[in-house]
Amino acid sequence: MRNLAVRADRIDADISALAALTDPGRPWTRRAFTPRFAEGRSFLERAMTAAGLETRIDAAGNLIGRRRGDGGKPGTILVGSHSDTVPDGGRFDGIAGVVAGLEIVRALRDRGITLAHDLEVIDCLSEEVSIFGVSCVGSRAAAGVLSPAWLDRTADGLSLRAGIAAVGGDPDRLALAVRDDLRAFLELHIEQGPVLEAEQRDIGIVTTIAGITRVEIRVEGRADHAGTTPMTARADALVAAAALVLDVRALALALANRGPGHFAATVGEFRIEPGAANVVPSSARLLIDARAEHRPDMVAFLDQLAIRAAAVAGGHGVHIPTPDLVSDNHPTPADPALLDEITAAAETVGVRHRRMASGAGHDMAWFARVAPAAMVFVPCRGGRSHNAEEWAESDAIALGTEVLFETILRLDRGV
Ligand code: HGY
Ligand code: MN
Ligand code: MN
Repeated sequence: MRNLAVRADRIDADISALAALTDPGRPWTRRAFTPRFAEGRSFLERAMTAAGLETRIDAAGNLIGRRRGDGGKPGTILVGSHSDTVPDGGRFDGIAGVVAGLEIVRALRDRGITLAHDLEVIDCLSEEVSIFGVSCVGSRAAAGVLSPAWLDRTADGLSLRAGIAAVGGDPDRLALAVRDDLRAFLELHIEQGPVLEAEQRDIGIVTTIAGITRVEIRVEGRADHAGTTPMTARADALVAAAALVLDVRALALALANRGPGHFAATVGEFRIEPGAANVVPSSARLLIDARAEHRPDMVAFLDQLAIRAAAVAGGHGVHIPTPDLVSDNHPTPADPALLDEITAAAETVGVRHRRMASGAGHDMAWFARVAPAAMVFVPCRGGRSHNAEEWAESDAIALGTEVLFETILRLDRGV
């Protein structure tokens, strides 16, 4: 393996500095649209400026640092990820990718390299599902697909429109954030799964980001006295919903085991009414998060789910309206030419690599709509993420950063 141009110590310092900006007693929490998030943004702006970047906030609230090239090649190379976290999340999810972009800029400066392309580093606004119940706000806007209707979604007395304005965006002129100038979008991210660590690989070259589909199912039973209503005369919404939860797991297991593509489904939200010990539950609401690397698997899951819902309704004497497709995004393939460039870069750097799908959603999925886009994974301990135990070694992040650094040099020398 060659001497790296990037430095793990600087990566470590940035990640540690950002980790310190967390809600006290809730490591690690820096939710989008909060004062804590603004503190993180201030740190990143200072670090971008210190690295020689011209910073701006685009109309969608994305923080962007620009490094001008010598004008020899058209199109901007954009590298980055997100700095917001889930509640009680980790220090690396998203953050590693923004810091990797920063470190690439510092390494170019250290080596006195001026690119032919302009290069930008981005911290995308609100990649995680935010208080407004939506995710990837900044990257959807960059792709021109942020629904204007979302701007009126409110939470904690704030609208998404006001939230974007509060971070410096211009929500009534989102069109200004749409990117039609990109040569490529590149993202480094922790794997958030166990494969790279188990196989002792240094990086994963992501071929596809799984499609994410969210389905809401309501179960309408009948509230009754828990003590007097005979067991055979109930319309218990919770019992029916519980049967459906087990069906979701069984369907997902069958699809995941059928292979070869990645499939997962989770009932991440579950609520019953009225929620009293001595009342037979009258209603239940399930929100299912399903992920499929191959679209036919998701179609099969949705078809089978509808059949199971009807069967459960009949079997438990409850009413289950047609499941509501809250969101339904197809799988996003990475750009094949970029995959080859990353693979060649990984060989040049001398790291152990493999191609793999992503079960997690990422900003790259939205940039892929407006530019050639790809991403690399670095291993994280035990594959754990979205919790305080999330951990990735700075040396591992540095290897992935070096591969992106080399990829950018290859793109810049190429067409
Ligand atoms: O939900 C996801 O897949 C990502 O962590 N936002
Ligand atoms: Mn995440
Ligand atoms: Mn992420």
